[in-house]
Amino acid sequence: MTGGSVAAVDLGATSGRVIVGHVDAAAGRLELDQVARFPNGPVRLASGLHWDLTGLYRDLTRGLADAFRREPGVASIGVDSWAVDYGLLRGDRLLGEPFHYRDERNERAVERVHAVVPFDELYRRNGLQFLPFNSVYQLAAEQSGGLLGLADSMLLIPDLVGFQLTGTRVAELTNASTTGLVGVETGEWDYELMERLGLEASVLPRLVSPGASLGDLRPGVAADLGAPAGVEVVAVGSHDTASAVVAVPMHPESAAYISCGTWGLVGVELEQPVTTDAAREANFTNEGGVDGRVRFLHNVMGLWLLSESVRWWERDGSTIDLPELLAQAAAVTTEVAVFDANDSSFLAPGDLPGRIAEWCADRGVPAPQSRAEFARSIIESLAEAFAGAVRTASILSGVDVETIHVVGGGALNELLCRRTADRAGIPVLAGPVEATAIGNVLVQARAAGFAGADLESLRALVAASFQPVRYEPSAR
Ligand code: LFR
Repeated sequence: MTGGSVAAVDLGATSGRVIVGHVDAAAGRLELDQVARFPNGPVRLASGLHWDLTGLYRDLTRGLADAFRREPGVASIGVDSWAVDYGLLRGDRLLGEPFHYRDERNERAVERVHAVVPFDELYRRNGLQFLPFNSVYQLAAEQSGGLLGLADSMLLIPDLVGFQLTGTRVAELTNASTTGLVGVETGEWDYELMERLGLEASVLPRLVSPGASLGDLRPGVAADLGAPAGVEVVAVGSHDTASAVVAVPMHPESAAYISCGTWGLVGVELEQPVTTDAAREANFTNEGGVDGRVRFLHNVMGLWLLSESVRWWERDGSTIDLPELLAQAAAVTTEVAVFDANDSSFLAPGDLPGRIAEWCADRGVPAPQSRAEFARSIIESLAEAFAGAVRTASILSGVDVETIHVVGGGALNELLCRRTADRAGIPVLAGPVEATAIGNVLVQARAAGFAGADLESLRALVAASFQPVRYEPSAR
């Protein structure tokens, strides 16, 4: 077989998409065809901020049906999404809509978890940076008054979709590594940790690596989708960032990456984790990558700062033209505030411009005034945080960074890429924009035999298919 097609389901922060990827590694062909896009915003219910999983499943299966109509030869389906969120099941039944990680309930559980397992020990065990929404805290929040006691399984969101499609329950490793419950050295569930936290280990399904098959579509699902017999669901790097990193056309020994969308995930790819005190203090994470690589990175707040500000300004019914706002931001000549883009006060939805102004007021820094100044201040603050995280990643890992790859939607943001290159003093190569979908497609294509065996050959195919935009650093 020289080539074929697969379907990637990518559930992102504002929208979900179904994309058909056509891959023929021998011919150097890698093409994407977006067949469906549907909303995936959180829903605020009386109990808090939730996924609308049922609506999402309806939309994504409609999208998959479109995919099979357009390309009847689709060999498999892979699902990715953001990390840490999960659904609880009793038997086959979903116990309520999953919580969204931006819900504030987690804050209450952090202290409780750290009282039992202090953070430095937790870090030695799971290698994860502190993020108040890591699943371990979400599960602890679920212990009092939540549904955990009723559940007999817990499935991370892409695995939950995979279960609905096939009936198979697994925990894909790259995403499971973000729960806080997988040992950073062992790559296995940390049952001892769960016991100490009073969490029931039997809710956890078996771990599988990217490339593993979940089996064929359930017959009823295949009929609904108009899918031919034998279409499988394949575990991909189901953590969206893991898929994105697969598609960074980099040489890991001399490159850093920034997977820039809602979040800016800034780091390097390593063979071994780094769990030193210095890495813990810098809040660097060791997430599981495809093929056993380590995603040694730091979460920077990302374009959320801009998109949520725009959403706030638009709440009066007006519409803001983003490219125009960015052009105005690029034209700002006054010094704007550079705030700490990692400040946790920016995590929850709401009045971000107000919170940025408050951050500035608390520190006696003049706050931005116009919307253009806010946008410029956000871009400068992100660029500064990106440059700082690249420097720290390099120092902590020993990788001598000569190139910074920016992938994801942020690769389209010229001002951000340019200012990141300037502030880091290192060239930025921007693209591909669709890195997550590409990584999803490539891992499936490899499992089906359409693509090369190792990450290097997958990345060579990306490099041959997408031309990056280069930004040279210039003096400020
Ligand atoms: C990016 C991402 C990050 C993760 C955050 C929350 O979409 O997956 O990697 O830290 O979302 O899950």
